[in-house]
Amino acid sequence: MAFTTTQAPASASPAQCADNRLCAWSDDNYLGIFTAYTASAPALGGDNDRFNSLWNRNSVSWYVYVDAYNGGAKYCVRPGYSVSKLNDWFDLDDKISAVQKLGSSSCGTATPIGSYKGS
Ligand SMILES: [Ca+2]
Ligand SMILES: [Ca+2]
Repeated sequence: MAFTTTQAPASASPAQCADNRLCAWSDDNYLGIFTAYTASAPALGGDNDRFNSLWNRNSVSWYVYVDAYNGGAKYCVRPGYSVSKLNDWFDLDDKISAVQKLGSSSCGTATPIGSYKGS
């Protein structure tokens, strides 16, 4: 495959990822197939094991799980935090299988991932 075009580094756009959502993309740097969650999803259907980047635009934290139905390893995305490359965080690219919206900004005992981007 020949690459004849270059892609400018992208940043997640609030126009695409609206307020009060957990946004997820199938590729690094907020590109590819886009999905936005307003509520917990214990099984991701066609988005299972697909996500490479995330942005939490909620005022509460979300857990992401490696296995469906909130199983396996669990990580926490705090309010306003984003992950441009899940591969940089515990090799989590193409592994997330469930997302859970929490009731507060606390991560509890879960490991936080990502860096602050703003909500
Ligand atoms: Ca992917
Ligand atoms: Ca998985």
